[in-house]
Amino acid sequence: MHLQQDLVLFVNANDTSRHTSSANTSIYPNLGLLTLMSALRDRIGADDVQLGYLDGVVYSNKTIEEFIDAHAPRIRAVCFSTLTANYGASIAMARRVKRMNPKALVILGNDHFSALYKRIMRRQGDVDFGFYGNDVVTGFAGFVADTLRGRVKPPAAYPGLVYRTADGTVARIPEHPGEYATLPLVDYSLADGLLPHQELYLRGQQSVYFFMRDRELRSQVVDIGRGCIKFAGQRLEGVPVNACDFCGIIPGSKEIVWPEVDKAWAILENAYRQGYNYFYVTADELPLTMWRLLRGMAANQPEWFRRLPQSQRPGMFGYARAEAFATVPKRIDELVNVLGLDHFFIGFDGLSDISLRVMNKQPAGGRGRRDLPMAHNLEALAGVVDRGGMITAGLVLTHLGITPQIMAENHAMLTEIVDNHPKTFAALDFGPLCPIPGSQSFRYLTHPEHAEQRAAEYGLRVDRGFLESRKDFYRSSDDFDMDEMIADFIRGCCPDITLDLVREYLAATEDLATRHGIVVGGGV
Ligand code: B12
Ligand code: SF4
Repeated sequence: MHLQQDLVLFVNANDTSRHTSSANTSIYPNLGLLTLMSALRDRIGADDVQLGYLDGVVYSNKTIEEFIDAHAPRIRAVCFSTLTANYGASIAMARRVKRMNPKALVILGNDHFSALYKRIMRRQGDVDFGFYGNDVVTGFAGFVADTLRGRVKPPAAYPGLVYRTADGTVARIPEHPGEYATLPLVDYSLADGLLPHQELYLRGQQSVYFFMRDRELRSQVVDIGRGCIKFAGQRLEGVPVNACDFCGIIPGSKEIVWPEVDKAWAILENAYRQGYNYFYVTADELPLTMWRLLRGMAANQPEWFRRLPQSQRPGMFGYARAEAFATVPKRIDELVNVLGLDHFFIGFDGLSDISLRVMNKQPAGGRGRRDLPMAHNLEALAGVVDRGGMITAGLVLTHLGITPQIMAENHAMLTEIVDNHPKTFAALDFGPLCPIPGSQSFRYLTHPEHAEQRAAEYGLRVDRGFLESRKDFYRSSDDFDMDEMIADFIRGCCPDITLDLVREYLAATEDLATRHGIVVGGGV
């Protein structure tokens, strides 16, 4: 560690408090932060400023706070990646940074900030700047590099920048829509500059997943595409109205982006050369959304990949909408056979047609648009079983207006499919719906009339009086306890069930997984 150097910290705080559906801990780094660091490293020399990555999920938030206290005088900026889960903890740390060194800049980004940037900037005086959205890497790197050199330009020079104008108004510069193609290759070792992280993530993976241990897999997150077919169309306050109810992704300026085929392979080679052989592709819904890219990759495999014996080729895993298995099975074959995808994250979510429809999980369009949504889940399951692959199933146990009968039916269906195919499920990642900011379901808390009207479309009901009593809180606050949100959602949006009933189903689902030796959580 270079004790005299200026320091820019990149912090992934641990969850503010453990919540009902907290993910498995410390198995992947924060790729957003590593991308920003790689871009900034390209702009400034390693001798000038030290870039430090700290993950509270690995080391605890207390360790980060102690680090801040010990190094406060040389800290120039602290950059927090904020999801709803860790926003409160990030703000508490920001306060500490400012107390220890008022000159250090506090910069926020990621989905929770993007969803609530106006109120965050109004309420949190310790936050100096933020960046809205995804296409902010060049804007961020330019802004921090110029700040370090004392040569900051007018805000318009920094795409995505969120700032306060002289009269205190919160303003935002649009993202840079063409940025994705220009992103740097990620230097994963940047996570280890201050404290070792990568070995600890690998250790975490191996202790969670038996197959990673047995097959000596070293997994790493890679970004070869972003977006979802459901982000197309209208957006309300930045949130796509076609998105699934619980989805908290704030998409970039384009609904779907991917790099050129060569660049995508270069991204994979870059991770491979750094010692990783099992790629967690963070893109959503690979076969439907990124098909042109994947087809191109399959048809243009680079020399380094082709030369590797089949058994030594790196594998991949990633997200796939169940719909893809029903409507475009040949694409799945290509993903499995040519690109080595053997593990799919499938959002089963609800396990009945009504649940899937209420969660806005019905088929998005194309060939499958008239199919029953549950048929797609079952075809996806059969498709993975036939190909000998694995599934991490995402399951959302509650939704707008859910009744005890629907919960019972969904659980019975889950039990049936897991009992019949226990070896196919690598993990069950389940929890009650948490209406995070940036999702459609958050709107139910801020606009009770919307919740009531949507529930009525399915013959379901909400407790309008309760929702009205909480509306102002959800319209004004920026820091939410996820368990409190879950409980409010159940009280207001699911008046036919109770929190106790939800706890029973959480326990029953956990028992089901444990009975078959399936990982609970999965960390995806
Ligand atoms: C990989 C992943 C994980 C990994 C790694 C998490 C991490 N901290 O990076 C693991 C498995 C650990 C994980 C855990 C969780 N996740 Co997660 N995860 C993802 C996933 C699939 C991909 C994220 C990614 O790496 N993208 C690629 C990188 C390059 O992009 P990025 O992270 O968005 O970063 C870009 C911008 O956001 C921005 N940015 C990010 N950070 C910062 C910071 C600063 C200062 C600035 C300026 C900009 C900036 O710049 C980056 C470059 O473009 C997303 C879904 C998605 N496709 O986005 C969900 C997602 C982020 N996860 C989500 C959730 C809910 C969780 C959990 C709460 C789940 C749980 N049950 O506990 C936990 C929270 C863990 C935590 N405290 O960090 C939600 C977040 C919603 C929200 N508003 O809070 C998402 C959006 C999924 C969804 N559909 O709703 N997750
Ligand atoms: S949950 Fe998946 S399918 Fe649904 S909108 Fe989000 S990315 Fe798309």
